[in-house]
Amino acid sequence: MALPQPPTALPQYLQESELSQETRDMISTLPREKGWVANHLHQYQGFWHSSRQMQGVLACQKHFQAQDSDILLVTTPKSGTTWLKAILFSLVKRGEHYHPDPQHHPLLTKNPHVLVPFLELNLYLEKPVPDLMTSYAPPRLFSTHLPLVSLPESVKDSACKVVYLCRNPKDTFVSLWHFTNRLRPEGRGTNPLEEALEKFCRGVSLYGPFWDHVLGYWNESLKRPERVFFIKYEEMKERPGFHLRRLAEFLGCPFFPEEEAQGVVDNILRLCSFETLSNLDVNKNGKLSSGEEHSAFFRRGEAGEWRNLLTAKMAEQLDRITEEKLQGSGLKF
Ligand code: PAP
Repeated sequence: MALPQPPTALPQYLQESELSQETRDMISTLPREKGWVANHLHQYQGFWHSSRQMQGVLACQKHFQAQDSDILLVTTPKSGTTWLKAILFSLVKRGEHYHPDPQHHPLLTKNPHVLVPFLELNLYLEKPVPDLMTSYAPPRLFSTHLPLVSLPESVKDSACKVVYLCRNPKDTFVSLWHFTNRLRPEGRGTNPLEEALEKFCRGVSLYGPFWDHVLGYWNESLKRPERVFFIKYEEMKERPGFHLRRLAEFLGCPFFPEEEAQGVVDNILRLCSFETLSNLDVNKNGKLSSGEEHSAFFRRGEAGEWRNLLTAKMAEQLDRITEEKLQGSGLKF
């Protein structure tokens, strides 16, 4: 006789049972749609979040105290967050970790999401008031997918620097579709592509609408170029050395002539490349504390890969919305 099997434990990112009453009460007042992975998405301050994520969003808005020396990496989901986390970490912490022994760099044994945690998806989801003062030495490096309107007040009030990364919406959508298929509970199959695209176009995707997210930070980068550094995945792919040096200047840690002579820029780029990171044991086998496999963050790592999935009609639909939404902004993809 077959013994009854224990129910398969859901990964943490799909669990909704630990939400506080405060979060439940708040969520119950928000517009709701069916989610891509978790049951529901909720519209808060104009953008869509999963139920679990809402808990971290509310806690970090309430409790996060930014310091002037903090560096905040803000990205639209699937725009190359993992890559930029690795680059920022190796750039900013290079005195401490990179030099003189690259054989022992933390990126070789830790996933970039562990070294540069998300505020609302890790730190403030795991604990409502995490101790960030003793655990992180300045300059502290954190990341978030939050739109500009939802950033904690202390970020707006401080002099901390924001690095914003986004990516062509067609590649962003395709990457998101693949990623959410990997995260869906077993047995639910893949997300129907047309349905996912329809939702993405209406803005109903994690931290969507994509275009409003990008425009918020684009406009802010024009108003406050000394505070917000705006970069696209495609630009970083095309001229990585040039943009890494710009980033170093922006963050107040330019490369010294001796570092240039030693090839530090190229070393950082090689260490953070798709090739290197995706082939490390830690990224092939490990999992985040929230349950996502590290390998899910490394798929193809190329620009223009949407051509392998989207029909001409789908691509045109995304192009048309992009043109309409970005019209007059000066921003192009
Ligand atoms: P997140 O926003 O959920 O943290 P994120 O890292 O932005 O995820 O998205 C992963 C994408 O970045 C994947 O793109 P793809 O699906 O089009 O392949 C992933 O392959 C790509 N990526 C990860 N690491 C690198 C890297 N080192 N260089 C270039 N692209 C990378």
